[in-house]
This record gives sequence, C-alpha cells and structure tokens, in this order.
Amino acid sequence: MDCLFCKIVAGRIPAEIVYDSDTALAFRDIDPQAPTHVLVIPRKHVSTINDLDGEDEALVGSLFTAAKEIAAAEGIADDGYRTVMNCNEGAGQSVFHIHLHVLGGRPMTWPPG
Ligand code: DGP
Repeated sequence: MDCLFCKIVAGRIPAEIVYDSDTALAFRDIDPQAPTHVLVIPRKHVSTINDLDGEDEALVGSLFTAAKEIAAAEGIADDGYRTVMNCNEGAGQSVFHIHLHVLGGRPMTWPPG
C-alpha cells in the first residue's frame, strides 16, 4: 500500500516525532497552521473515519490520550488547543491514513473554515 503516513511509521520518510507508543505515533505537521501543529496517527493503517470498526475504539481513544500528553508537553494544555480529524476530501482530508490534528499556541476561531 502506497501510504505516506505508513511510510513515516516504518521510518522510510523522516518526520519530527514528538510522541511514540505501541498504538500511536505523533509528528509535527509539514505545513503548520499554528505554533504547535502535531499530527497523531495510529500505527495501524485506517484510511478514513468511515473505515473504523468496533475493534478500533481503543485505538481511537489512544489518539486522544496522546493528544493530551502532547498538549501538556507543548505547554498548550491550559490555554487550550484544538483537535481535528477530517473525513474525506469534502472536509479537507488529503492524506488517507487517519490523523488527529493537534493545534495550539494561538487563539482559535469558531466555526472553522
Ligand atoms: P489533512 O488535510 O487533514 O489530510 O491533513 C494532512 C496533513 O498532513 C497536512 O496538514 C499536511 C501534512 N503532511 C502532508 N505530507 C506530510 C509529510 O510528508 N510530513 C509531515 N510531517 N506532514 C505532512
């Protein structure tokens, strides 16, 4: 499978990794939209939210546990941060391996564009 984020998991494409666990990996976004912009991904390939099944519930939970730890390490937990997971092109998904954006370090507006 020709998946960019699977290649990062495999170490075949470099990334600035900030978190690593049995189930998840997190690295800095190549095109940051905030002072902190980290992508949290499952090691397992899942293309979109629509492809998740019941067995993935703990896996998805682990992405949020990672986000919480990353936010604390980045010093953005108290001020606040945003987590976003886009699903399919209409919502802006461009890499088809699910990933949780963790954005912080600046004020966030609502609704997102
Ligand atoms: P999305 O549009 O929600 O699918 O987000 C994909 C993100 O992936 C986007 O913010 C840019 C980031 N990205 C794309 N290619 C690379 C890469 O090779 N390395 C890193 N670190 N981030 C990437």
